[in-house]
Amino acid sequence: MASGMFRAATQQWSSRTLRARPAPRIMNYGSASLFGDLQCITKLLANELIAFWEPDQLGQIGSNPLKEPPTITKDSITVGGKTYKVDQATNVTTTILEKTTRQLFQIPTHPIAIIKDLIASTFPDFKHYQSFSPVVTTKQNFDDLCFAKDHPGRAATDTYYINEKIMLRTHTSAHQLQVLTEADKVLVTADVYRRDEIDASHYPVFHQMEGAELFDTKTAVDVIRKQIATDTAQHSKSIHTTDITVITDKNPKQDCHDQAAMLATADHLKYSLNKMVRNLFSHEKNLTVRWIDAQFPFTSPSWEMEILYKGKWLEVLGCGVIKQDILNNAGKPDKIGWAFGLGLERLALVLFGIPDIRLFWSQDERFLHQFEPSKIQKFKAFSKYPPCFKDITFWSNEDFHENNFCEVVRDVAGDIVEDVRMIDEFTHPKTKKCSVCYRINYRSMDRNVTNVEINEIQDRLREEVVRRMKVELR
Ligand code: FA5
Ligand code: MG
Repeated sequence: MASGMFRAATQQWSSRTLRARPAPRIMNYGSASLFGDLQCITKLLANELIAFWEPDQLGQIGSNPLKEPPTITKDSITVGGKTYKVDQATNVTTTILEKTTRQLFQIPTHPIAIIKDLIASTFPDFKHYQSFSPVVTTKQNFDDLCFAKDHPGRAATDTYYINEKIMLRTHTSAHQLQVLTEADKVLVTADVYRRDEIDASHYPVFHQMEGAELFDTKTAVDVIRKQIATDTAQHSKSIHTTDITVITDKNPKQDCHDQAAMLATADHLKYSLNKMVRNLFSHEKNLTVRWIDAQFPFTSPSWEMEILYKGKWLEVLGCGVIKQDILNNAGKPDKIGWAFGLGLERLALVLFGIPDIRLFWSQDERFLHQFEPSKIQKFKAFSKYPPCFKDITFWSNEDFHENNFCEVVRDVAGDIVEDVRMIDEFTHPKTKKCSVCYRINYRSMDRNVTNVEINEIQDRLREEVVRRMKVELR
């Protein structure tokens, strides 16, 4: 997803080139026209929540089921201390399930946790949930959020399924309905999982922070306008923010909303997020930020915030005015509110100057010992080891999907792969068979790789690609 989840499902596999895409824009839950106007018809059923622990339980050593190693057998998967039956939809792998035990955002000296805490300090009176199991129902992840039944985000190519009804959450919004039943100002931090492409800013596991705030519809305008007017520190000389978005039929107000209340809520959303960025980047000399229109099944109107990073726009968050059906289902029909979901790695890349998303998962002390709680400091690179490129060429087939290929690469080679890209494709004029060539860049973050070692991995990869994807090597 991210790039993968929506783009992949809406494009012909044969037209994809991983790096040669026209713009760095990341597709997301909001892919236009994909979700239509399906209304939320779901209600929160408390007994459908899976494995939620009270925060104080997490503090006790050995009491956190998420720390228990997951197991996969022929019939079942045990993760977070719970066992689930597998079925024809199961596509989650051991490599991915093992990541559920790492809980990077709970390690106070880890950059992900440092950023989480700094963001949370911008929202001091928000109730912060940090201990939800990554295993959720498809209802929580999709139906409760008004995703259409045929939304591409549900595709097996983009999402890790434990079985047909149970999956690894693809976003923190999966908990939105539940937390909004409990409080009006909420934050949720969690690890999220998406089958995706491989490059320096995408990883199949990353971290999101969700925030939402609700207001009484009747008093929203007064309360919000007063709050914004009394905040004197709304501009920063070093942060340049542009917003040329306008609310039109393409990114519309919800029919049920009063215009003034909706505009006030939207202003409060952007005001709150601009303030968050100002706090986070207070030491940055020159930061360029922009707001652009977006679409999500669960907000309208919707926007994304992007930061100019290394000459390209990097999407850091999606947000919008919460669909009223969700608030109605949360038992809050008299409220109006906003929500956002941001990628913690994306902000960490910029703030700490971390060059590669894989580093967040490094167990190397040269990485882990660089950082201190509550402190932003620039990452000191440790020596770069040379890459080792290997190509694999095969005749593809109709079922081929690039995310599935990347998954096999990940499974066989793990984090030693820095980058996978399609470098060639052609269709045979007579047979119409399609040939594709992928270049795999093997490079370890912390040691030299040998050609012999990589040849062995590449041989195994060739075997696995044939076995699992039924393609024909050339
Ligand atoms: C969402 O996940 C929505 N749930 C966000 C949202 C919440 C919108 C509430 C409205 C209201 P999206 O798929 O764009 O949207 O992801 C949100 C952020 O997660 C992105 O802006 C980006 O910062 C980060 N992100 C997405 N995919 C990846 C990835 N593969 N690796 C790292 N970060 C990612
Ligand atoms: Mg997005």
